[in-house]
Amino acid sequence: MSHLSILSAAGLPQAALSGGTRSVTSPIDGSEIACLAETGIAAMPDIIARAQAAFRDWRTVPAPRRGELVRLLGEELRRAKAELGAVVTLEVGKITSEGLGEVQEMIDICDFATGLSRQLYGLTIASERPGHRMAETWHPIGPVGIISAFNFPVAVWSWNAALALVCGNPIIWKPSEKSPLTAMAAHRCLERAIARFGDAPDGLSQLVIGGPEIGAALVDSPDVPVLSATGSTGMGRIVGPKVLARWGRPILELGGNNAMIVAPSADLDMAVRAIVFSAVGTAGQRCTSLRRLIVHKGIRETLVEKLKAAYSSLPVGDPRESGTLVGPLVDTDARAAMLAQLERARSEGGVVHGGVAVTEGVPAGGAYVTPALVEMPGQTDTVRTETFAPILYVMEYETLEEAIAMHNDVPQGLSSCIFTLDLREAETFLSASGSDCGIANVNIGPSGAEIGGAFGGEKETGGGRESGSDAWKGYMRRQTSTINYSAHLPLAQGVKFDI
Ligand code: UN1
Repeated sequence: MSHLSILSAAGLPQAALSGGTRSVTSPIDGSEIACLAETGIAAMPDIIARAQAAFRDWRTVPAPRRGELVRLLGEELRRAKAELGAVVTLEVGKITSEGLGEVQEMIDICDFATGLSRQLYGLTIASERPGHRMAETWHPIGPVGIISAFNFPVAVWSWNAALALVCGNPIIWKPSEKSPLTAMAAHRCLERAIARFGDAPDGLSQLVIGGPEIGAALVDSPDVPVLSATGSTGMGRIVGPKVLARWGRPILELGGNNAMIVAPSADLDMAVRAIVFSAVGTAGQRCTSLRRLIVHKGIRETLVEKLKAAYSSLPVGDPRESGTLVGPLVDTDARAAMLAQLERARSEGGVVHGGVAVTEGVPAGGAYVTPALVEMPGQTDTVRTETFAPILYVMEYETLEEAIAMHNDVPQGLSSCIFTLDLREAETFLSASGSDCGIANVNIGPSGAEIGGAFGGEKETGGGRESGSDAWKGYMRRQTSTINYSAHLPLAQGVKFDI
């Protein structure tokens, strides 16, 4: 299928994709696939005002009815799964199965949020005063700004969108400059759901296309009470304080430097499969990608040999072809950054296997590379830095205590895991003195989380939580109420104030 027919099958005809100034290219072959008109910065105040107007209406719609809209979105996504997945592949270079997996993740969160729309539970709290009752209620909060990254161009939006909508909030979405087409195709699914829903307010969901200045309008506006942003720690360092300074609520999902500890009792064949998927899948461009391997000294050599064998036969190439496991990096800058980082690792004593540009047998114009396995003498500055590419640093340890200390000694805190068949080791890793990350797994890799759990991490990862569990509370305002149904007015804490 040609690039144009993939886009048009997803509801993006050529006419909608040309005539503007923002060039969009495909990582598959570097070719231009669209030149989009951008949202003017001058339009942002009106867009935010429309969202505020929609909020006044949407917040009064009963939550289970709001859930019906998200259920319809799930239906639209089920229908469009193949077409939308193909746009993910075309625009960000994910292999077909991962493009489809991304859409499945959207469908899953829609199902979750639909059920949630009948479960926005508050508490009833015992009052210390006679004839009084206390309650906690969750209310809609207002427009939610969503700034999404290229690597999960639609799934992370859907985590935020599905929750925000059932929670009673309009949404304004600013996708990555690298993936506006996937965003447009996904937004069309939501528009179809809104049309079928019938009476949703205008401006309930708006998509804005452009660069950082468009995002800054959302970040700076007090009329956008919740701002969810996914991207680099550098971006979060700017966005977080700005949102807080205007008393808004940031939900940040930033860098990860995810590790696996491989203990002597580990099932090594299972570990190898988990390592390769999480280090090499999505060409190492997940926030949750495995970047550090902390292996027990006694099994290091065996494991590294198995990994070298697995890495040597990885099919790198066109992500649309069925046998491919490693597609292109998002652009040539990403490849240059990867190669530069490998040079740094070498200068720190690292021994690099793989990590070379691939130009034969792949579409010309794409940034293809063989994944790199790097044996390091220790956890150097380079290892402590997140590089958004398939680089896996291997280090060794002797005691679990030492492994956990090394594991936690990085600025980021997103995802983590241990491979062990020893219960004591597994539980220690999950304990208060174990992994310091938002996600900690046993005998599975750090990536590929299901939507049912809260997703996010600590330290430079930003502290935000999205997706499942009670992450919805981040999209609502909490109201505590005390109701006096007695004929007296006793004061709390035994205070007397008789007049
Ligand atoms: C991200 O990389 O920003 O756990 C999200 C995972 C996916 C989501 C990753 N479910 O790898």
